[in-house]
Amino acid sequence: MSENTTPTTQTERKKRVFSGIQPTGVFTLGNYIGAIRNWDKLQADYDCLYSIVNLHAITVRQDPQALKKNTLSSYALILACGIDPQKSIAFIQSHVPTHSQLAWVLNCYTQFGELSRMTQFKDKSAKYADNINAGLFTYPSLMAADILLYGTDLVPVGADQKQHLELARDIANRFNGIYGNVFTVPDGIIPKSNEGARVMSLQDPTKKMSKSDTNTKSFVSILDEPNTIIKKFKGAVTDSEASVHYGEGKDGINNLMGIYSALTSKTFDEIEDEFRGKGYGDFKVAVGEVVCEELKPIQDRYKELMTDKAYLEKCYREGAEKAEAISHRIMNKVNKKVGFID
Ligand code: ATP
Ligand code: LTN
Repeated sequence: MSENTTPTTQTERKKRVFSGIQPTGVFTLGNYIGAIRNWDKLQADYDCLYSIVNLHAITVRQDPQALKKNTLSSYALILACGIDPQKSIAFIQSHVPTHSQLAWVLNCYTQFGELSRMTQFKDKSAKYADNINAGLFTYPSLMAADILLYGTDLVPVGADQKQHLELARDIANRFNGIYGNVFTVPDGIIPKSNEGARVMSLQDPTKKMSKSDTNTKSFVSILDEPNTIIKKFKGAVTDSEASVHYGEGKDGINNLMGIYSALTSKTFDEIEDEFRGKGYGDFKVAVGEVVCEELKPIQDRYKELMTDKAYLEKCYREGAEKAEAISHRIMNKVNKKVGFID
């Protein structure tokens, strides 16, 4: 996948960025490093839309009250992480009905075989074996709709979403092949592996860190208190060696080095030098401390935002209005192409 992130010059239309996150719990350090931190950086040069994707969240059974609460807190969290509703369009997916409308059309241009190959579907259907619903299966065509609805050029996501993004590109190319140039074929912006593209679980570093993990020790939530964060890092599973270096079979240490590197911009060689002669204990505390430092301003801003629900509501209502207005251009074009009467 190409990662062409060259901004446009001022005379051209700015390239469009779209990304989403599910309100399935409090965001983890993985969501932050792998995705949201990069959303913030892109706002200066691109025309960005960011969405709390609650339609995707119900592919796994949710408690309605908890979903409502998580949707609002997720919205506040993206603002706390730096998304500026004056610069970017920040909205809640279910407020813009064209997402579901386009998703239905795209379902009819997506093959059963393609959806069957999605690793997220295989993982989630093993995890939620008593609820393998059609929405879980067609999740990627809704994600394709999110992206293609806005003529998106670039999609910043963590490495786990690469396969879904490739499917979105295939769907766009297939549709364009039949009807002419309707969709822009998007590129991904995926951090490099040493920049936190895939932050791993602190309890099983062969698995990705996930906000819906039932073991809360496996992830750092971006709202965790400093002492909880330090405790979680101290309890992180590592190997039985003692020197801090990157290597095969050292998934736990490799993961901590990845987090430390992503937040300090130090290379792995520099980290090895810094901790030469020191044990894992010192290193784990150091990683915990840089994480606390990074998260402190986000936590303060989040607390402040949550005291002003009227402001949050104003932002997400305006965001949805702007998003919907943009989406009609492509939605209308699609309706016309497939033969729906105006
Ligand atoms: P769930 O546990 O409910 O499946 P999740 O924690 O995997 O959720 P998503 O809402 O599916 O989070 O993902 C939001 C964004 O965060 C996506 O861009 C995804 O690639 C990124 N992301 C999720 N987990 C990680 C991780 N461990 N490391 C890096 N990026 C991640
Ligand atoms: N499937 C993504 C969330 C998501 C998304 C999107 C990301 C839904 N729609 C559009 C980028 C663009 C995930 O992180 N699990």
